[in-house]
Amino acid sequence: MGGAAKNEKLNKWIEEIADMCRPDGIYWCDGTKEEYDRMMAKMVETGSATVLEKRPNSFLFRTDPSDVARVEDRTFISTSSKDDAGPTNNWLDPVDLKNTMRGLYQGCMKGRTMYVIPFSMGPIGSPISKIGVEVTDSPYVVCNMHMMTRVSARIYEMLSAGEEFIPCLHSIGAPLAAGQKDALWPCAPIENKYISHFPEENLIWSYGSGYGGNALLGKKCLALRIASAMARREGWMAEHMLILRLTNPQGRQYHIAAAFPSACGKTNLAMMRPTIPGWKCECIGDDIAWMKIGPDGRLHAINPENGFFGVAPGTSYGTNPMAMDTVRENVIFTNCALTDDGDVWWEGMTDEVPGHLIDWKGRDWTPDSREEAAHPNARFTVLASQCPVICKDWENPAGVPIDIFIFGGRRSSVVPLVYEAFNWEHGVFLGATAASETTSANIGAVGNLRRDPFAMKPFCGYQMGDYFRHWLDMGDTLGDKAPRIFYVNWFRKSPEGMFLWPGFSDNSRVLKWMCERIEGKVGARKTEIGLLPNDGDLDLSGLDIAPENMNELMRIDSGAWRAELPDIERHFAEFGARLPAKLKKQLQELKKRLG
Ligand code: SAT
Ligand code: MN
Repeated sequence: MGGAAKNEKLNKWIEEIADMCRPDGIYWCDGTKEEYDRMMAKMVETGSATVLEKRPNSFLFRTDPSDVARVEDRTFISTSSKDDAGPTNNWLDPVDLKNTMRGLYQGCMKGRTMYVIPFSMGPIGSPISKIGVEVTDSPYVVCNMHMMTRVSARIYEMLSAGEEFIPCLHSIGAPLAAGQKDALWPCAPIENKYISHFPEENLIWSYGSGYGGNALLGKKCLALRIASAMARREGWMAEHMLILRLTNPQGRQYHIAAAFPSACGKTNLAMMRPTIPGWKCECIGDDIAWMKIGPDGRLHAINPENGFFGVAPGTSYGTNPMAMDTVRENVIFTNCALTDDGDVWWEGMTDEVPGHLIDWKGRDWTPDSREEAAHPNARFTVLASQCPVICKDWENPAGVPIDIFIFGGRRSSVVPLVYEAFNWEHGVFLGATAASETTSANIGAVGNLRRDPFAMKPFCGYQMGDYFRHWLDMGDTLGDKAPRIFYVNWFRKSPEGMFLWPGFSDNSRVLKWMCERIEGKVGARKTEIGLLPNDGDLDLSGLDIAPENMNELMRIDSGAWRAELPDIERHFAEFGARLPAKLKKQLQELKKRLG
């Protein structure tokens, strides 16, 4: 594609960026397979991509060891007032931040091509979809965006016709001097990385990282941080949720949206194969849900993404066979290990561990090596359409009506396998106080318990207290059409440190209970923390689980819950006057119930 006129705002923006970043050339992407193949071939030639002989049309990338995950410490919500970003976000003044970043962007694309990527989040042309244009100097980003979003020259036509777009500027921050040899994974040092959002002007500026959510700006930056701020202004919801359709043996469909933090099993649940006979599960999305109230007064969800950027380690034919079948061909793997016969491998992929590998750092690896062969946040990028259980309605522009919301996280203790909220307000309290042990999806310590409200702590583009209020307001509007709210914890452990619940396919048993709650087919017992299944109501047929494990999974330790209260109080205090009174009241009531 030449540098043909697109639309005035776009042309002007591209011109300004080129003046600042000084690329050697500008390339306008069209999203075709030829474009993808050409760019991939070039990356193979330079050595940054490895062809996987054993997997058709699939490639392996190894990143710089410093650039392996999202960088929450370097992620900014830059609003004119600090209060509007709130205590869960890093804030810098927009004028100062732009000055700093302009300094970094100055000449940052020297020796490189600047790619212009026109993309749609959501089906092209759907009224719920949003258009973005990402400018990047990373061909790896272009190829990933081809899968994760809808990249197409049709978007130029829509822009020419006057459609709005969200500008997303990205640079890896590694200019090349004349004759300088390029790194295999060029990026900037951590202190120069900035993942910046300006929600008041729907603008994204990212600098210094080529990895995942730091660089594929349609995903967390646009579809969550910027979109959540837009959603609040416009009365809809942008959430960190998988979407699935569950069909019972009678053919009744239920649509479930579930919010878990990164690397807590959203992809596995979204593609689950139920162990209970007659139930069917289909995937609509594995990470993000955009939801609007439809003409029927119900909440309808679409998946704005076009692909999966899934965690590889732990994925196997045992844990997620559908993901394994999805990634048989046409995949970009990042930071997986390479087998001697030209395939990828990661921890947990097979029972048998290969005798020799090249690890994610490019070194020889044997089972005696002390480090993992694949990075724990190694990923696959693949088209959603390749998933064998993708729902036929996954691209329906009207979305699917949501029946059930689930919140949860990784908790090795305290939190039972499942419970239901008493009502919407209590459900919002459960979302607002959700906590999870941290994972390697973010650079930082792993395994620390942190409050991660609605799994949105790293992704909410505005004050979290206002976000809680938005949830309460949505409940008021939805009234009796609001989805029912549940909380789950697949990760509770025995005192000996063993997982008590088998998880994966058997999670269908828990989902079945939720559906039967909706139908009024099963009761629940009222406890201090919410509504728990009565004995015998969870379908455990065919499951070999010790009764004492079941008891432990469902046990409510009032003392341990009372011990949580000071942390919830501290968490709520952070939001000051912006914490809705209804949530304070919920906390008082929980305290009273715990005695
Ligand atoms: O790197 S991503 O933000 O895309 C993945 C995740 O953390 O959920
Ligand atoms: Mn995610």
